[in-house]
Amino acid sequence: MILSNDADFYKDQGYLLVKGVFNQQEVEEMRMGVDNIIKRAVLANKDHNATWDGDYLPKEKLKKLVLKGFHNVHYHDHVFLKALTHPNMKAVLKQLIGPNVQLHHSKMLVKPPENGAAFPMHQDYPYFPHEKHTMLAASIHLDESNEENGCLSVVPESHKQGVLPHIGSHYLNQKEYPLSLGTPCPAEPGDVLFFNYLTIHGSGVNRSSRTRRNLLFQYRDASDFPTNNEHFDWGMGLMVSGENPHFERVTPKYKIV
Ligand SMILES: O=C(O)CCC(=O)C(=O)O
Repeated sequence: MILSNDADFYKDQGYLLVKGVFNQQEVEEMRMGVDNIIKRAVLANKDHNATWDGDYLPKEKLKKLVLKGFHNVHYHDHVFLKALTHPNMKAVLKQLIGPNVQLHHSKMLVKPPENGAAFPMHQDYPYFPHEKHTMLAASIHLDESNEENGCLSVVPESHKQGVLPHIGSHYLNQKEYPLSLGTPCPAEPGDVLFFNYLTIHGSGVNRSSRTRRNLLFQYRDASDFPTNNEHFDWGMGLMVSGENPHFERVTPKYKIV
């Protein structure tokens, strides 16, 4: 699926856009899965706005923004279990992480037209710190995505800066790290943007008349352990590829509430 110099690019730049990981039919199935989760959430009275709180935008602007975000999508629909272990996905992950790949968690992020929420620049590290920094995000694009509808932007090579101080462990100081610092990563349905959890990234408001639907799966090397007891999700530790070399650490010691 990718060449060894693509893996070198990822290691050097901290991100990699891989075209056509999923075909059109697979994208269509995942779109349906995402739309159905939203419908079921509404029926269950569990619909909520997952827009990030904070002072990265004026209060008036922030309160108009909407994000449909739900975790553990592979517990909602088998289509996502298929996606997170898709042969093309595994082929890339093995090159970027190594032979033994584990899932950390899965989620969906839907930015509706006109007022789809922004993500201020941040690293994912503070949310689930690990020892060896192998953790990466795979952002799966289900709609054409560009700066108009709030595509992801990354800061190349920023993973080399290591862990940076975040405001309330949440996002970076936006005066120092505005979204304009990043390289926008426009993508088409079926493309996947991989980026390390130390890579600074964010995305703008969806100002267009089109929805931006993304899935986000986080993966790690099976020998990379959490340093903090936080952010546990169902399915964490699921072997996506290879074997777990740590017989004693298969059953997690944490409790998921
Ligand atoms: O999908 C996006 O626009 C950004 C998502 C993100 O940065 C995150 O969930 O950490």
